[in-house]
Amino acid sequence: MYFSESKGFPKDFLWGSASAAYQVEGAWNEDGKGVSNWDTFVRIPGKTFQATTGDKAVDHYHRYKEDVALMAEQGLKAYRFSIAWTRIIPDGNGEVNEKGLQFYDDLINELLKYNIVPMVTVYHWDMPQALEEQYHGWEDRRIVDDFVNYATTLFKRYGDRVKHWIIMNEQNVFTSLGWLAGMHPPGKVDANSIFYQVNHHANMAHAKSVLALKELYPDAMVGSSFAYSPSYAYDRKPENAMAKADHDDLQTFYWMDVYAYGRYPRSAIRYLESKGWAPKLEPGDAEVMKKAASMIDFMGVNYYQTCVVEYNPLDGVGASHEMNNTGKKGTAKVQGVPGLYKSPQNEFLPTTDWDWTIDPMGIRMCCREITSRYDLPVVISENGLGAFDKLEDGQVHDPYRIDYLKRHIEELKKACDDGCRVLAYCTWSYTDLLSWLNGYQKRYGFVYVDREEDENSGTLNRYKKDSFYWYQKVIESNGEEL
Ligand code: BGP
Repeated sequence: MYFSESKGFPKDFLWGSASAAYQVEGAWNEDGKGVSNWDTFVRIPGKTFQATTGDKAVDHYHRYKEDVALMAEQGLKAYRFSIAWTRIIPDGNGEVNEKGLQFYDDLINELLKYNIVPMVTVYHWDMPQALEEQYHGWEDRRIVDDFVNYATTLFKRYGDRVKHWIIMNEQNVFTSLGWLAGMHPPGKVDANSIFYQVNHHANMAHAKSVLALKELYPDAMVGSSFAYSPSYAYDRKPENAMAKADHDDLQTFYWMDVYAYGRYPRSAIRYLESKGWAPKLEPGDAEVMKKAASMIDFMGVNYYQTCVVEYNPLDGVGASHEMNNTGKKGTAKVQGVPGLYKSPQNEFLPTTDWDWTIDPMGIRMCCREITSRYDLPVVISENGLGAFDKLEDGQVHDPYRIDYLKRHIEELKKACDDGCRVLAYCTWSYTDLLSWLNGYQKRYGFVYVDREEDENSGTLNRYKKDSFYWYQKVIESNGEEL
């Protein structure tokens, strides 16, 4: 829509920033923490860029006070972080570890001291390795109860102070990379029927956790975060428009419809049945999913890029099981599902060094689609630019990041004008951190952390980048001064 004047962002808008436990905390084996699937996976040769691990990460576990003080100085209104399941219940379903609970108590209290709203992600990919060993983690239905038990432990402990909860982070990503592409734990390739069953277990874990939270705290705000890449049909050829519809049902609505409607898209299920890949539901699952869907308060969106969809013939390109994790631009490959679709690059849009398309308008598209299809409020739980940054004389000049964020916020503002109820915008990320497969050289933060891929490199000292001061003004002016 076009409006001659903007109403701007709502008064109580949450200007935030985000992180995830494995990517920032370090202290991987301290204070009773159990081993996670990621602690194990990164030790397999060839899995991560230059064999980087989160063993030390950016040492947030020991430096959280310094990090929170920087957030306060910047004026941050909300901080989204995840909790490591292995700190709370080290082996996934046994004893609770008081020291782990205490760490997040301290972090939450520190945030509240400065009036920063804690936004907690229950699951950001780091699953107790013990559950992998007991029953192959997400592949087994038993994980649902173990997950809900873990989530409920958090709700009970922190629910008096935490109002915003994100149950799952990017279920579409951790399952696709884990069971189709082999790039995340457990590293399986093209395990299609397991992939859909795993997703069903994760959906049940999400749904039952939503119900458990609302039972304890009816006023809590809850949702899950989806890695949403809106799609454009390659051109006006009808077969490309149909390819887009197939893509959207299988790649987007397959998750968002479950969160918001409590059911799978019908045509996706028909397709999966024809392949023998459809998930098996237990009696009562459909009702639980529906009930949870009626209770969610927002759709969480991690927005980085849009994609293009083109029809892909039966003998067309398949999955490449690779990605550009070196930062050498132009090395990503076109991938597809034969008989359905493939995703070529968009020649109208620039890309990052890691070949991620830069498309600010896409963030508005996310909000518009969610508003029209589900009529739900939106929390932008991640958005940001991974780039090579340079520390020189204690300064980091990152005009490219400022430009990226500015143009996305401008589009987000238009989404608000369009009538979308956007509650929060969290940049990815607050400090620099470990980029799962891409090491430490792919930096996202407002705060530079002095370390490189080598575990013994750098002082871990923090430096405010130019974007730190820029976002400070954005927050101060409630998004008017960009
Ligand atoms: C999202 C994840 C984040 C973060 C971000 C950037 O998919 O939720 O944890 O890592 O993407 O991705 P990357 O680190 O691969 O550049």
